[in-house]
Amino acid sequence: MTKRVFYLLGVLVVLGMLLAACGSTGQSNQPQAVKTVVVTVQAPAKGGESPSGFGETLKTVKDRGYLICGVNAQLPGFGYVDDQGNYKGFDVDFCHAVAAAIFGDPSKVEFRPLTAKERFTALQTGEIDVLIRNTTWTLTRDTELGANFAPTTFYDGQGIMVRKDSGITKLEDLEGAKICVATGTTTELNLADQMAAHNIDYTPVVFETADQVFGAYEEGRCDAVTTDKSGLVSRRVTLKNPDDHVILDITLSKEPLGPVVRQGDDQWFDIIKWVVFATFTGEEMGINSKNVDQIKASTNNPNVKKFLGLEGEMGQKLGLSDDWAYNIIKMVGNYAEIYDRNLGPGTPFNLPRGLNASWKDGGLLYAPPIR
Ligand SMILES: N[C@@H](CCC(=O)N[C@@H](CS)C(=O)NCC(=O)O)C(=O)O
Repeated sequence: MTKRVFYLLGVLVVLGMLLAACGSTGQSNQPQAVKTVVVTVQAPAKGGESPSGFGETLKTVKDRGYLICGVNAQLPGFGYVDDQGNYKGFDVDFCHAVAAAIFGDPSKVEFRPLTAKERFTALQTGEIDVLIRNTTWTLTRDTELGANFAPTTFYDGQGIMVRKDSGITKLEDLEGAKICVATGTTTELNLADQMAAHNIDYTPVVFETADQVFGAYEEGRCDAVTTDKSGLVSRRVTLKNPDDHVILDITLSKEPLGPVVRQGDDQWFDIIKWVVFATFTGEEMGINSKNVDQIKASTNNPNVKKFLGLEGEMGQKLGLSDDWAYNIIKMVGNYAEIYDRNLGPGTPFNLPRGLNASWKDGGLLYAPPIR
């Protein structure tokens, strides 16, 4: 346990340094005073100390009776609160998929809205079980921040939005511009790197939440706004006149977004990984929420049988029941259903699948075998 507390302290000190480094305006690269916070929270996952890598997150979640999922509350299509006060979106559906796999009930989730800046502390202190909030997989987060990244659920890249009448079409046109950006994000760091690489002077105007970032842009306090392209598409529909704004044909970075867990609990990490893979596998096999019962009743394909819990005891290997993947597909849907429901042609976003297509359709989504 002592080892774990030291580890946690170390992570929080590094976290403090990173947040201090990206929390300021202009001088993002200046080292700043770091406050050491002594945290008395008992880390729920002790897997790092056990040779089998079995932690306690699954047990904690089961004993509690519901999952606590860290999400975005300000990103229509991905993580937001609807008119009825319910969390909705692509990321939110992956929280439901985890609950379906564990409890056979997708509603057994409590959502914790988190800003970009708060999210890793919430994960590390055990306030949430999993973070599913448009979070980019980077080396620093995967190591110093004590995070483990499940497979990417959305391959994205950073973009820039401007007013159509601004005449801005390329990066160089942003010389001397004010650019609205959220703090605690890869966005802020990529912007600084790309502008430095192209020798372009600009002023970052930094805020904590998407509402503040896009509010300031809408009020004309910035010439441009930058975030993941998914975020731009999402927030563009919330502007007074979406058609007055254009997302430039520029991609500043790679932003692989996906679920994140704490380090130290391999079993929990495996569960989150395979929940994502189950949604990919459903699409690969052509199994969806509408046809899953009929396929389950009639199949003699051994791979489908293993996937749907009819043979091979795949769920038990994860510490779950064997109908874990059946429940995901039946109750939440396969990846294509989750994507289309939240981002597809029937939504205001109508986002083409692009890189987020199954490998069978030339995309990057590829699940290892469930066997
Ligand atoms: N994918 C990037 C950016 C994620 C991000 O938080 N983007 C902002 C865009 S403004 C956002 O979603 N903000 C919503 C909020 O903080 O409430 C990362 O992981 O750092």
